[in-house]
Formats: sequence, C-alpha cells, structure tokens
Amino acid sequence: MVKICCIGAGYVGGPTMAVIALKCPSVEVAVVDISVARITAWNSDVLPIYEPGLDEVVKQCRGKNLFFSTDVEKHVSEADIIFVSVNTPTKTRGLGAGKAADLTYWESAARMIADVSKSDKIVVEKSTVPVKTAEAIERILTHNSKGINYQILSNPEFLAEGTAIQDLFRPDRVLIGGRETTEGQKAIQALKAVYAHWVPEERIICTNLWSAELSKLAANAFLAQRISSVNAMSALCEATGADVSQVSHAVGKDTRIGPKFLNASVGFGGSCFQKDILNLVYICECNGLTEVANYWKQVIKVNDYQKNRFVNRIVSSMFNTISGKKIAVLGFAFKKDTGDTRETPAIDVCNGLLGDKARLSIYDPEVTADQIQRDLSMKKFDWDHPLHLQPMSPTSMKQVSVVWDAYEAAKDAHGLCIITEWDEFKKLDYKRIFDSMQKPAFVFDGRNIVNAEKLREIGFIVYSIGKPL
Ligand code: UPG
Repeated sequence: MVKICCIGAGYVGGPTMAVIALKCPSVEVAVVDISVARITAWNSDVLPIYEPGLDEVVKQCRGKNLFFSTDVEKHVSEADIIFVSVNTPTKTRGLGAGKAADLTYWESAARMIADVSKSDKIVVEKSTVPVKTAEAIERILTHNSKGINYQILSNPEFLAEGTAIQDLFRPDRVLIGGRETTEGQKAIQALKAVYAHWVPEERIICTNLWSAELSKLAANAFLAQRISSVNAMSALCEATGADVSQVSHAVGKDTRIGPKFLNASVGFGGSCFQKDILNLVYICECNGLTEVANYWKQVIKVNDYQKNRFVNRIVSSMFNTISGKKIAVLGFAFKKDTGDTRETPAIDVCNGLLGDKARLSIYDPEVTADQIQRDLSMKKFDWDHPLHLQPMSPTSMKQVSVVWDAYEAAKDAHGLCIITEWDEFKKLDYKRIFDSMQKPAFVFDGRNIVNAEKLREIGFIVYSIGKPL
C-alpha cells in the first residue's frame, strides 16, 4: 500500500488529499498539521474550510484511508510520498520585502523531513513556490541524508476556491515536474500512477522541475492579466458609452482569446494572483529583467486602480460626500462560494469608504464578523503601489457593523454596493430593499450581477462596472 503524507491542512492540502483518498482506495493518506485546532476541525462535523462538495468526500474516506493528525513526525517517517502544502506568504521585511515569497515554513518542513526520515522519499512541492525552490529544498534534504535518496517533484495545484472539488475531480491538466535523471523519472511515474486512478493520461503533463514551478506562476499571471485587461477596458467603456459586457462578449468569441476570465469586476482578489505576480516580478528583477518585471507589475497596478476607481465613483456620485451616510456592503469574500477573505477587494473598498467617513453595514453569507473586523484593522503592506487607503483606526471601527441579512444591511442606507457575486444577491427582493432605503437610493454593482434596467424601474440609481448609466 502506497502511503502519502501531506504537510499542511489548508485550502490546498485538505481538499486535494481528500480527493486522492476518495479516488485511490489502495492509497493511505495522512494530512498533518502542527495546528491542533485545525486538525480537530478536520476531524469534526464542521470542517475548517467551506468548499462545496468537500463534506461528502471527507465523510466517505475519513477513518478509512484518510486521516488528519498532529503527529507530523510519525506520518512523515512512514510515508513514501510527502506533499508539502504549507503557506508561502509574501515577505514583509528584509531582502525582497513585499515581493519575494517567505519560505520559512517550507524550510522547516524540509529540515523536519530530513530529521525524521529513515527510508527513501519523494517530496512533492504542492504550494506555489518561486522558481528554483526545489534546488534549495534538495540541498536541505540531502545535506545530512544518512544515505537516504530524496526525489523532489513539483506538482502545482490549479484548483480554484469555491470549485475545488470539481477542479480536482476533472482537472484541465495535472502538472508534474521532476529531475531529468533515471531516479527523477521514476519518481514522476510514481506520482503519475496516483493521479492515473482518475485523470486521463493525456491530461497528465510531465516536465522538468523548473518548467513546472514557473508554469504555476505563469498561469496565475496570465489569468490575472486578463482581468486587469478587461477592467482597464471597463474604465474606457464608462468614458465612451461602450458596454464592457458587450465588448468582452465580442472579444471572447474569438476562439483564440476565449470567453473565460473576461468578467469586469471591482478587482481580483484571493491568496494567489497578487502574491504570485509579485513573486514573478521579484524573480524577473533578480534576473535583471526590469522591463519584464514592470510589465507584470502593471497588472497589479491596474487592479489597485480599479478598486480606487470604484470607491471614487461611489463618493462622486453621492454628491461628493459620504460622510455619516450609511452604505450597505453586500459580500466580503474575494469571490462567491468561499468564506476566504485573503486579498479580497472588499478590504480596500471598505477602507476607502471609511476614509471618507461613511458608516458601513456589511453582510456576507460565509464570513464572520470577527474576520471582517480583523481584515479591516490589518495594516496593508505597501510595496511600491501605495494605495491611498489606510487601515481602520479604532474610531473608524465604530463606523462598521456586520449583520446577518442583506435586508438588514440595506435598511436606511443611502447606497448599496455589491462586492462579491453571491447567487443570493441576484435573487433579493429589490423593491423591498428600495422601500427601506434613504432616497435617492444608489446601487453600485461591483460584479455586474443585478439587472440594472429592472432596478432603475424600481427607482434606484444604478452604477455598474463599465456600463453606460
Ligand atoms: N475574477 C474576476 N473576473 C473574472 C474571473 C475572476 O474579477 O472574469 C476574480 C474573482 O472574483 C477573484 C479572483 O479573480 O477575486 C480570482 O478568482 P479565481 O481564479 O476563480 O480564484 P482562486 O481560488 O484564487 O484561483 C486562482 C487560480 C487557480 C490557482 C489558485 C491558487 O484560478 O488556478 O490554483 O488561484 O494559485
């Protein structure tokens, strides 16, 4: 029986291992983490992350061939294949601060593996890491190897939050990078055999280590670039009377471009895009490729511009002052079907509105009040794209309330802004909302999900992204 151990029970490690366990009954999978609270949650009825379909998968395998444990050393030493899925946040100080990935957790995982291993291991990079990380990891592992053979593979994750289980069941591709030696190729085949339980062979791409590492950063950079491109167009649409939905539909019909990731929005968020692009920028700079670095940096700058533009539009359309006015904020997560708020555009938008002294009433179906308060009081790290938006001071904390219902949020509000595209926001009773709001009642749709025409018939003044008024 092949034994797999995954270090890190987060958004990637948890769902990925659960699906491997489900699809490979002959493989024993242990997910380990030093956080007792997190492992306890994975072993309970309330999993630590919200992801459609995840509950069922975990229920089917937990206790059979899927285990969650804090006994990191035992499971690592017993495993044949070790996935490392620890987080790699952006460095906040020192060399490369604001751009480079902080590999502290990775390095300690590698040292621990080297300490406890007694047999040969395949170590798989699952979390996104800068190109050439495998080389450093290899050095740490083999430094004191006691004759143990380590093979490093890069197997980046392409799942998106909210659709993780579907993405894992039917991936566009699985990417496995390894050394071009006989042992390296053998390791690739061993991991390939795991995925081959459910992924068609032609979808499993095998490359060298550096291609696999870089492909992950490249894929995220290309996706984010599409959003920044369409968002840049949305500004031009607003200035000219073009409609960004019509433009992106027309552009996306060109099969060479395709329709995906062309939805204009208040801006992209999430733990990956910004971080990975910053990483790419840093790697380019380290290699003396200033123009290339600046090119990718611009993708992030346009994203910051889009968030600022949204705030400015709210302020200017509400007669240049929102001071003391109540604004309902619908949605706080970085996208629908997740409770994740990392890098969500909601943080910058809310801080921008608070900076202009608005009172906010925030509702998100999956984000807790605690989380929202924490996010809004967090200091945002400025690299060289300083936003005008400052974190909340204790006084502005008082300007925020978090409520558990969209109607409650909208009551007596002057304006309503939609930040996350939750399906339930499409189906709200907008007549009821209009009746409960101050007049004139404004709607700022940061996701283009409401039927603006219908809302205007009710009496709302509606602003969408990149659409004529
Ligand atoms: N977004 C838009 N317009 C679009 C598509 C997305 O504004 O047309 C926004 C979306 O709302 C979100 C952000 O872009 O704020 C990112 O969305 P998405 O890519 O769906 O979510 P993630 O879960 O962050 O997944 C990305 C990659 C995935 C990768 C992961 C971690 O899609 O392949 O594994 O990041 O690296």
